[in-house]
Amino acid sequence: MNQIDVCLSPELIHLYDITGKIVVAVDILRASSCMTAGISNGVGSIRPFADLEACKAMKTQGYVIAGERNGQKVAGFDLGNSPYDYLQEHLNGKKIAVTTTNGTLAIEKSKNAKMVVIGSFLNKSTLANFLQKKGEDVLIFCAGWKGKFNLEDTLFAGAMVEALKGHFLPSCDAPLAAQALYKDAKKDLRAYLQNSSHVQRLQKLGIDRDIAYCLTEDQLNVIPALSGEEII
Ligand code: 3SL
Repeated sequence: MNQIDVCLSPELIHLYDITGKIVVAVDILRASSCMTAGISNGVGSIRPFADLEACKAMKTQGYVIAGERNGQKVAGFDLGNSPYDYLQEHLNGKKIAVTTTNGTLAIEKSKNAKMVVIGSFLNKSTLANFLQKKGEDVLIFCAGWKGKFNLEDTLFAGAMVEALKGHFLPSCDAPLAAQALYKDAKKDLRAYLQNSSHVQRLQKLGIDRDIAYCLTEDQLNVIPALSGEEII
């Protein structure tokens, strides 16, 4: 049986051998949710950058540039990191270059994997079906917050472990812990996350509607995946 594992922070990724695995890059609030929404909305491609200046420079190559640091849109960028930014009709077919505090770093650290796909609650079941059909070992890679554990990415990791039970074997304690947390939280994810640090951070910035959207399960049926440098 194939194995499923969970890396709880980019600071721990050196402990995992990702070659030969499918990595699911996750930043529920909000980078991976934005990417899922964008690809579903018909955005042509999304190119992630950990480095802000490198991302900004893509403007000269015809990209729409999206930038977030500490929850806020970066001055001089076209888009911030709200899924609603990515749902705008005029982005259909456009190329977006994006940099965010944690999510784009996790994707950058995933590049040696056999395949990198983008996970969010929005495409949870579509992704679970896809992984089941692929029949490869899977690592759910949580972006966390500045190297620290975060609850929302871990809950999503647990949701995937739960959705794939019987088909994949958890390969250490992290998937078991994530699954247990998700079982506790799934009745009302929003309420469960009320005291979590990033929900509090985003609430202070007045972006409750993004939180609600990003926690909505099974709204979209796309599997955004890295192809070369671009997510398509
Ligand atoms: O850290 C990230 O990559 C972002 O998703 C954080 S935020 O939700 O845009 O604040």
